[in-house]
Amino acid sequence: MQIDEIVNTTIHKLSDSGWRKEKRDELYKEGAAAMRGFLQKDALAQLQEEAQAGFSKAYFNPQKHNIYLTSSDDTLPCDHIRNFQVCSSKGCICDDVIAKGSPLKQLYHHPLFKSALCDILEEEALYPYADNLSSVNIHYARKGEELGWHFDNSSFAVTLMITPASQGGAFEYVRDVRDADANEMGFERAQNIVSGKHPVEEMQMGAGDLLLFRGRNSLHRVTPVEDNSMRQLAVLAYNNAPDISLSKHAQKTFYGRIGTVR
Ligand SMILES: O=C(O)CCC(=O)C(=O)O
Ligand SMILES: [Fe+2]
Repeated sequence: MQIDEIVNTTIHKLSDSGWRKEKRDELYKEGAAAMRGFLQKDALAQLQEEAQAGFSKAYFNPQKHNIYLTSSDDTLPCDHIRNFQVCSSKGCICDDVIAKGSPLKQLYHHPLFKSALCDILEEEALYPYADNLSSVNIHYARKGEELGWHFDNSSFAVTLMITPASQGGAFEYVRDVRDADANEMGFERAQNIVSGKHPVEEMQMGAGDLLLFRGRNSLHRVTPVEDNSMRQLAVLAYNNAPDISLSKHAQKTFYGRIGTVR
């Protein structure tokens, strides 16, 4: 498939430096840059079919975690926001079960797409994970399933909405809650957000929309799906250095197994 058959390059001008700058500015200013109708119709239809077919291989491991994705600090009470437990119950399939020819993988590896991402994200180069599970994932959330409040470890995320939920399954976020590099944990605001006292932004995502998001310092979650629709979303994960694997502990937790290193 040509890149024009996957991406609507009439709207999303991947090779245009003006378009790249616009997205870079948007990401800097808003902490998120949404690209509506990113996928071409046929590529989206193919992806929806693949995601639906892949569901039988999905791994679900409902679990509790704190918003920092760390183990508890025993010097603080268990109801302190540092230790407060939220729930994540959505499942996923891994890179090794997604077909090589999938539009998703063609996009993930495409030099023009990667070079546009580098320009927008201000990275010199982007590399896949060294393990065979973590680069491209498809996430599934059915009725009652969710992704609890958290900060990402990585500095950016690239997600592609395959099928949104028709009720619930909303992506909510608040920017600049912590400063991870300065070790500023943002306890007070985080506490207010998690307890529902602080207003949050909601990012509406339609099928075929791409989202670039800086989740390291932005507290975010996906609310429980409320009806019998299934939210299906692809995560395209890159590193800014080669030969990095997801930790074995994280692989076991998120995927239920440990992959091989390519
Ligand atoms: O499902 C989403 O929209 C967000 C996913 C996310 O935040 C994550 O995988 O860390
Ligand atoms: Fe996240």
